[in-house]
Amino acid sequence: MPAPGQNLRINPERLWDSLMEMARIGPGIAGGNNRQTLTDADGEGRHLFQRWCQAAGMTMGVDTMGNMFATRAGTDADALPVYMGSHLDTQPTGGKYDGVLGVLGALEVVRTLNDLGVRTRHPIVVTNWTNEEGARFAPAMLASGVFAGIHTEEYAKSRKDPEGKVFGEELARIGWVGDEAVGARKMHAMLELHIEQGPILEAEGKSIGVVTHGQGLWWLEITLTGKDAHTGSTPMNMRVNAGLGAARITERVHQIAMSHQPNAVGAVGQLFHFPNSRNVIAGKVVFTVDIRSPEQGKLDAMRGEVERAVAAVAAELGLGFGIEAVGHFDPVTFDPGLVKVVRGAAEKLGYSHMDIVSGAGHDACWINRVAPTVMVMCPCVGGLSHNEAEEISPEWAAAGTDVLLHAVLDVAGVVG
Ligand code: HGY
Ligand code: MN
Ligand code: MN
Repeated sequence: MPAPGQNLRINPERLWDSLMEMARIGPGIAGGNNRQTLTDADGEGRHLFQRWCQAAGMTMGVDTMGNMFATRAGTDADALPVYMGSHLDTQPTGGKYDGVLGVLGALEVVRTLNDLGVRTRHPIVVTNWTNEEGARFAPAMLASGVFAGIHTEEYAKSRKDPEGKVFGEELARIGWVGDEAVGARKMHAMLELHIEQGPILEAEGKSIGVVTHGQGLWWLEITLTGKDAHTGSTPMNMRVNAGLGAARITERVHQIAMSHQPNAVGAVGQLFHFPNSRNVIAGKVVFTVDIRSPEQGKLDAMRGEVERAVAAVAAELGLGFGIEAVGHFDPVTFDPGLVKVVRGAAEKLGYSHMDIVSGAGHDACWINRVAPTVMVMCPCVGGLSHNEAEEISPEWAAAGTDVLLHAVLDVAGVVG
């Protein structure tokens, strides 16, 4: 069968309906989603995804980290499968499309192939990776990291959320511990569709991002220890104020990132004050520094500068301090051959496109270690993500999924 023509497209209404139906599970408070990993809502979303995959004639496998793999058979059972997918878990104030578009777009590709009776030589697998976000259990991309051999399963299952709940116990509680060994599956290729989560594609008027690279990341968890004391009666020169230390370091992180422009970012997203009482000087603060760059040299330099800033501020204020790296991956270069396939698919379909570096981390960043991997991106409104107001257009969702469809067919091989 000749390569499918440019008229082969997914069903945009069905894709959008699936996105909206999934969005009803684990709703946020402002129109987005709070479907955090290993919560009951995550479990409910997994069951819906499983029902949809089975209705599409796929068989579901689950590994011991809860990663889900729905397989559509190919004509050559010995051929390694082509994987596509992303994640269904969200931030606490997440959007409806971060990760979800990649999973349900992949499902839509299979539904379209079923509609048209298109067969492929390689089997096709649609994947939902557990705990991509790292919001509840750090680090991000945890289960794809175990799959790629970055983390041990024991480390991953020992991770605790801010309430002290343990990953392995929560995975068992929602009933999604599978029986497959993590990482046993071998892949011919992995393709991940994702919203850009930045402003570039929309600003440039492009429908498709051909993702050539991904920036690297450090998550440094800082613990500052001072002395709880009365905010009213303690003289200023007698305070050992961990809260003040955290504020100064937060400012230093911003200055360090600004000093490495362009292509460097830094912020503190998560911070816990103890005892967090209005009239008690914080005797302890625990917070995570998130620094990133597509350039290895800048990433490493920023880590060193942040660590020195922490030591200097602690000395200024007489604080104790600890630094623990709770997340890290170096800048990623995706498979050049697959990048060409994605670019060719966008050109064949007539979608405007540009090469882009992913600002966010993705499961594809780890899977790239064990199989040829690439990403396809679509714009998002105002570049906004990790915010309940995250929005994309149905046209952008369809364009990204059409490109995924044609790229997967190119890689999986169409059989008459
Ligand atoms: O943090 C990230 O870049 C991803 O959203 N987990
Ligand atoms: Mn994501
Ligand atoms: Mn995210």
